Amino acid sequence: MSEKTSTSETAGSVPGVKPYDGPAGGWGALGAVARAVKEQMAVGREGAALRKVNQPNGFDCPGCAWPDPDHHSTFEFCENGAKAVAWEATAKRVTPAFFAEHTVSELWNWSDFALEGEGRLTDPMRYDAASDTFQPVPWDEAFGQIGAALRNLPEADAAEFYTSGRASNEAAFLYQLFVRAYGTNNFPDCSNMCHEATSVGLPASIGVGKGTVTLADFDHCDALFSFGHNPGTNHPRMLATLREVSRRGVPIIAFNPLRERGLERFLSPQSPKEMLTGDATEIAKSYYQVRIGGDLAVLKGMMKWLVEADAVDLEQGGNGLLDREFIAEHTDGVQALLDDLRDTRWDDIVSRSGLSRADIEAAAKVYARAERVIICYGMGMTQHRHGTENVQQMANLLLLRGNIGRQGAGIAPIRGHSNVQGDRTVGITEKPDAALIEGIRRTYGFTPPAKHGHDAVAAVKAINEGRSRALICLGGNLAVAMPDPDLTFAAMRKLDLAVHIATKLNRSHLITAGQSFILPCLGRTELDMQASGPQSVTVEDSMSMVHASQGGLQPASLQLRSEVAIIGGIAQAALPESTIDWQGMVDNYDLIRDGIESVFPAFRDFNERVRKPRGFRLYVGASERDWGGPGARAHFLLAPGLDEDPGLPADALTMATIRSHDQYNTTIYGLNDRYRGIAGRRDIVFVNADDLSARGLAHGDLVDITSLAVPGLSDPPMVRRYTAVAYDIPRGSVAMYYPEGNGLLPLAAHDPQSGTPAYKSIPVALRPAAA
Ligand SMILES: Nc1nc2c(c(=O)[nH]1)N[C@H]1C(S)=C(S)[C@@H](COP(=O)(O)OP(=O)(O)OC[C@H]3O[C@@H](n4cnc5c(=O)[nH]c(N)nc54)[C@H](O)[C@@H]3O)O[C@H]1N2
Ligand SMILES: Nc1nc2c(c(=O)[nH]1)N[C@H]1C(S)=C(S)[C@@H](COP(=O)(O)OP(=O)(O)OC[C@H]3O[C@@H](n4cnc5c(=O)[nH]c(N)nc54)[C@H](O)[C@@H]3O)O[C@H]1N2
Ligand SMILES: [Mo]
Repeated sequence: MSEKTSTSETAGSVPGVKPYDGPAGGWGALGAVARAVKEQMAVGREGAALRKVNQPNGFDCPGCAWPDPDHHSTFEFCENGAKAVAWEATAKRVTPAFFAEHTVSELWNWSDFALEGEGRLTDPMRYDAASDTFQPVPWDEAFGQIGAALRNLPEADAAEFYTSGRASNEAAFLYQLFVRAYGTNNFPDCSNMCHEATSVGLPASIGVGKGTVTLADFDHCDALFSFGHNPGTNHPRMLATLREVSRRGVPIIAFNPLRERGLERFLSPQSPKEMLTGDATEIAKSYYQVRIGGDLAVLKGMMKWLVEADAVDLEQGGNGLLDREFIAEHTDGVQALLDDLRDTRWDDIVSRSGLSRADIEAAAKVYARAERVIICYGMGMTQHRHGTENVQQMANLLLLRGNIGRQGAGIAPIRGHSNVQGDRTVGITEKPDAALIEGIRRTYGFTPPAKHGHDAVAAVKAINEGRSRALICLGGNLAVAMPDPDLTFAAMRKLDLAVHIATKLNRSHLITAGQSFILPCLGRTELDMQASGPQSVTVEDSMSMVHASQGGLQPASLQLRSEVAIIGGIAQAALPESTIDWQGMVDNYDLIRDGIESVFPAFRDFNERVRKPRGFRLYVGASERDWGGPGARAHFLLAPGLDEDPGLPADALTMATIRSHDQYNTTIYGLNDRYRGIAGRRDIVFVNADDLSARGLAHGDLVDITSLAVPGLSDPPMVRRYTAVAYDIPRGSVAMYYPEGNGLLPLAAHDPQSGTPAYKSIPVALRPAAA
């Protein structure tokens, strides 16, 4: 394990920086919820909302995609889920009067925190350039103008249709149907910035781009490996699962450059005894602080040990450590992997990973001793130039011992947005396969385009080059989420049409185009009343469970429409000749679900099955050792080398951009990052103390951070006057918050296979701040 940096002697000397010694959860989490609810100032409303989170007949928590346990009957407490709900159910409003008072140029200078903090959007708005303000526009007029603008484009491929992962299956399906009927596959998607390395990497490897485990498997695993995710902040309901796994005596092994508190110790607010005694549960048995980008080396090292130990075991008359029967029956490509491992030198593994050979071997031994192993992972693995390779090497490690497709074992990508996986399942993809095209033709009587469209990076490029002229966003904050804000913002200002379907005001909305609209929609927590009565929507969690979500709160404004109704309105205006019954589907979402079932046979009896509490699980072939149809096999896949950024200057550091405890992606709830000991600020960079002193810097110094991602630039991107915090992070690795760090990452720096931006491996230089 890497050496610990002592911050204690410097503690307190830098404003807002003070090590946090407590566990994750506990009273701090309860207090944070109370504050979040109070700040949004509608206690009655949110209190009612909170009791309905993730309950049968309630709404799906917009916080994350972690599944719900089957057996809960009480309110499942989650600090950050509660914040997400309070944030949506807030009593604050952004009304036409607000827009009349503030010009767009003025709002541009507000912080992201301040913009969203104003509350819920109440009315459809259109930008008026003369007054530089957004002004109210009747819904039908907005639809008419958007429809006309779309019809006036030179070609359908000149429009981009972005989806953020909160959209329900129903909204996403209707959206892709409309976009395909309109004539393009330009579907940039938040998943392109997130788990695309999973969606691209796993199908090649195990035949399906989804996780193979269910929540029940966590009751049966006998080792759990965690790579590059931060459950205490980003999927806190997982802490309850990790706690149970740990209390069964099962080793949890974490690989993360930062010592994330949720992976260390958890005090469950659900346990009165723990809360009273303060006896937290230890989570990770071993915590390895891998260098940023060093996971490929770790995984190859673990496999190398396994293969070598297997040979020794066989020599001594044992049965070996590899699952030879499984490998022979179910896989191919193992020999090439063994050759690669033989040729990979331990010296390189150690220097790239930043871990000792003994540490890697110890982890490999835990792996080899366990009968059933689950690997969980998040953005620390996917947001690299090697994202796809990272994912595939985790699959290799599991396949070597047959750890996929049986109880208690498998791969568990921890998804981000609460329905990001479902959106992809129901057709949000820039590369439709033959089955999707045929399903739409069969159901709706038109043949959708087959030509591949744009993912997020390609969409921004096309907008920048003037090839794409219109951008419709179903939620999200695309401009701020993407790398290279200078390029992205400037590109979007060139658009002819920008439309945002949203709950809260954000910076992307302020990047105005020839015509710009903000269309306010209902959130998950709210009652969705249509012609046939109250509607429910459906979502799919990280473990392929599909279930219904129904909000009960009165909408934040009478003007709000559902995402489905807004998409239906745009579709009817843009495609007046269409014979598809858009209005019928808006009136009754059951008809949308019938459409989903008809296009995707995995949803058989959809309306019936989703009405059962807890819903149902979609078929995941690899969970049943079906690798993509009869005769198909799982593949061991190669990742050449260990280096992500060869040829960098010797003093380069690798930066990961990470989420604080008080944010939801681009939504900043507050300025604290409790578990990392940061209060009231985000203008910091976490650095190893030795890396600081090597540069003549000290804890608390102001630094300028220069991007080295594009070598040889005379005027490279930089961020200025950040405060360096000496932190327990491996040498050579640094971290700062997202989205503040996005300016350091060029659009071109992404995984070539999946297009995922390398948000977690930005080469940078750190210098004392210029005066
Ligand atoms: N409260 C809250 N919940 C959220 C979100 C949120 O912003 N706030 N966002 C949602 C979304 S869209 C997503 S995608 C998920 C994100 O959930 P996570 O995947 O947990 O996201 P990150 O905060 O980006 O952190 C990833 C972790 O990777 C580690 N890391 C960085 N680089 C490396 C590396 O090279 N190797 C390894 N092994 N680890 C590394 C970081 O230290 C950090 O602990 O959470 C979802 N849930
Ligand atoms: N540097 C860096 N950049 C990153 C990342 C990183 O780790 N580092 N992570 C990436 C990842 S994993 C992701 S997923 C993207 C996130 O990218 P996005 O999904 O585009 O961003 P969000 O911040 O989640 O979007 C927030 C906005 O969504 C809208 N919204 C909220 N709820 C709803 C709803 O119910 N309906 C509708 N229509 N709108 C709603 C609100 O207006 C809010 O302002 O960012 C990526 N960018
Ligand atoms: Mo994400």
